[in-house]
Amino acid sequence: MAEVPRPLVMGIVNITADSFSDGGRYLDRDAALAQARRLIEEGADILDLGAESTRPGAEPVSEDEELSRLIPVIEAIRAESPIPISADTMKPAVARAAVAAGASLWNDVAALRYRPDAPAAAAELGCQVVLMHMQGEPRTMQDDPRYDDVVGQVAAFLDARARAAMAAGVRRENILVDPGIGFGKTAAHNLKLLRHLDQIVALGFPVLLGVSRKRLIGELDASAKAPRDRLGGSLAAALAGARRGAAILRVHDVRQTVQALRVQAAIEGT
Ligand code: HH2
Repeated sequence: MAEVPRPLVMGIVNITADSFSDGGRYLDRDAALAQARRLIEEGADILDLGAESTRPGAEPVSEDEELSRLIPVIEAIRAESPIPISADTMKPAVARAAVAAGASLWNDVAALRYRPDAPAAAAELGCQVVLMHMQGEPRTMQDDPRYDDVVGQVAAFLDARARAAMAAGVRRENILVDPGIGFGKTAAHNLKLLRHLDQIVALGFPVLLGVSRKRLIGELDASAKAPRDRLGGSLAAALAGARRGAAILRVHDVRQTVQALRVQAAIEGT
């Protein structure tokens, strides 16, 4: 097997969980900070902080609410750790505030399409930006997703969005792409994208991959209804992504993913 560099592990810090929603903001901040510390300790290379759920059917969160959830947590992490921080947001104003607070990566599931000024904002910020593929929008994207050629269409979309970003002044080396597993896709679409991830890698940008605990795993294992029961599937997908050249894996279970990657690399001698 060809030598493949081990992907970086991006740990997910959600400032959206229902269990926190009726607590005060201070509680949110503390809980998110505790999760960030745990993931750093477990070996995360990057933290991805999101304050708006993009789950199928999720309701949008206002800009003010997103800012008030996200920025204090970024500031608190930055005050105690040099770990790279990614802000998972579609809104240019939130990305701007996140970068000012210490984030170095804008993870945009809307691939800079949410507002017309998003590509220019990314260029001006000079941070890395993840362009993710999504068919439709989170509220309705799982209603009836259709493609003629899912891999070809996702690759063409990502290529077009990367060109649009570069035309607006984003530097090529700051662009990452993501096929958007679960974003307007059936299980068959997701599996095709994972099987042919090399075609996304061939675009020439580092690929970020997020499969951790997603519904796809529950569809392949009907006993794994709860997301926390999907660790085995998450690890299988992470290893498959690593073998096909993913540069960053976005995961909930950092310790287990780092361990699985380490064992795979040791076996393959990389
Ligand atoms: N998936 C989710 C959110 N952000 N960003 C990228 N680049 N790629 C992904 O696959 C991706 C993403 C899923 O989000 P959600 O369902 O809100 O939950 P969680 O953040 O716990 O994964």
